Amino acid sequence: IHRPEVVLVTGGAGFIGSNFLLYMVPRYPEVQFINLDSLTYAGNLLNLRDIEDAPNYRFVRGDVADAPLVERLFREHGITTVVHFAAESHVDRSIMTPLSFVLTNTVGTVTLLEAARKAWGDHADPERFRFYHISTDEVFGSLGPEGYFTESTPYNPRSPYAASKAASDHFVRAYWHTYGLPVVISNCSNNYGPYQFPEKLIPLVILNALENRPIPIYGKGENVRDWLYVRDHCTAIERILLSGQTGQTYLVSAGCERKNLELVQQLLDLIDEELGRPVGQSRRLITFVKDRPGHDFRYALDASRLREELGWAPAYTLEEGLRETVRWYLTHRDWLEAVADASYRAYYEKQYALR
Ligand code: NAD
Ligand code: TDX
Repeated sequence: IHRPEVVLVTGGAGFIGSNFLLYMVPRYPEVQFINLDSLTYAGNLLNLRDIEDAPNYRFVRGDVADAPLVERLFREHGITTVVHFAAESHVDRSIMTPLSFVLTNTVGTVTLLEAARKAWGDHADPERFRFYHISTDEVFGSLGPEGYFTESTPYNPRSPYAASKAASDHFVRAYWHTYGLPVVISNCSNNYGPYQFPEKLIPLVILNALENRPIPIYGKGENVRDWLYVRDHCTAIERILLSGQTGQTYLVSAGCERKNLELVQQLLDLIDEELGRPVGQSRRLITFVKDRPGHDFRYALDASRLREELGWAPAYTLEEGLRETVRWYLTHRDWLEAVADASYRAYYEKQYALR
């Protein structure tokens, strides 16, 4: 059992981090939350409006790879707990600019680990201190049509993003084995839900459908992803943070596998329904484009350790989660317009012109 007192949340202005803070800050008023985020294109303080004035929340703008800043935060705030979300998170961007992924995901993680080790000392008491690293299923590589990743699947990252996250996981494990730092890691499947930046498949489909623009499907749309509603990810993180065993890895998944094409068709039909368009109409926007280089074929996770040891279960089916997500985007058009700005359009042109 871990009892958090002062929690450093990194990347709390991004998609999953902001959903996590919106869930946790009101739920644990006695716990202090400090959000360290450098506000890249993916970070947005608009996401945090509902908690920005909460007495147990504060925001610090800064880079996780800035060692003096991170060490000062540990010293000045008496941080007991780290929940580390901050990352460059988009695979296609990692193919264009890999080095920024190494700097944030790998060097940034080691910078935080070093600050935690200096502040807490070797063999810190796991009841008081905990370093929780948020990672991804992509570290395990690509599955064929059968089988599942488990906690003991060997690492086999295949994109620069996955390689930078795999390296960070290895460092977190090394700090556990070498210094006894009380760490825990979770590797999660594809998330979707409110506040996700429209470079990722689901919000990109919603944005393009609203604008009647082509919906790019890589290759034949046969690649398989395992989808999890972000609010279910947040309850899993809460469980692992408070009750997960130190030194352990937990896989997080709701077991919702879909081929990309099927997922996009289901999503477009839901959008039509919610907009009062004839259902099926938006499917004509689907456009097959050149495949992603090194595109992992399938991800699927076996989450039995999380379910059995910690009693977690998802609350949303894929259909429910997708509907909630569509409704959220339709009622937050101002958010979508704010993030789909000129730099997003420039990225989009660069990414999809080549295809
Ligand atoms: P995101 O891109 O939406 O948000 C990342 C946040 O980190 C942004 O607020 C950004 O400003 C911040 N950030 C980036 N570089 C930083 C730096 N150097 N210093 C401080 N802040 C920095 O990402 P997300 O989708 O919310 O992912 C969060 C974490 O979850 C990542 O570690 C990612 O690898 C992991 N993850 C994501 C998914 C998914 O489907 N989105 C699935 C599994 C794991
Ligand atoms: O325009 C698109 N067309 C398309 O066919 C985009 C953006 C994606 N795709 C495909 C590629 C993938 O097979 O859809 C699938 C999902 O793509 P992304 O949303 O880019 O996610 P993915 O590459 O699977 O990685 C995600 O899951 C694991 C997150 O971005 C990572 O941060 C997380 O670690």
